[in-house]
Amino acid sequence: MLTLLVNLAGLLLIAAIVWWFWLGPKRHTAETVSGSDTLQILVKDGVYEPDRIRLPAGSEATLHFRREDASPCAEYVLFPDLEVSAQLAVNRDTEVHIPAAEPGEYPFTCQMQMYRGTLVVE
Ligand SMILES: [Cu+2]
Repeated sequence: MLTLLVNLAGLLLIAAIVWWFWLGPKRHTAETVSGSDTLQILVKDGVYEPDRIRLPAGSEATLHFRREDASPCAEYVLFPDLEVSAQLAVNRDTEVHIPAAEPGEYPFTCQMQMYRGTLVVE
């Protein structure tokens, strides 16, 4: 019976983690348009803010990632489809250059894919 309770507690813990990272509170769903100017993205508490960024097709942009989460989880940001990645400094802005891209949606994540965002080129 005790084993069952322990297993149940473990399952609940896993469910809570899954909920937190993948399904959970969509606290920040801000959408920001940015052209040739710069945009700051806050990296904190498991979310990018804003986590959806719109860019005009065919123009480059520089994003400023401000990492306020010292955990290793937040250390890198990856844009796999654009072959862009950057190591983020803690409590400072890190410039990430985004090349001109075709219209489409380009996900960006931390190296463990817990932080998630989408770059929308249109
Ligand atoms: Cu991570």
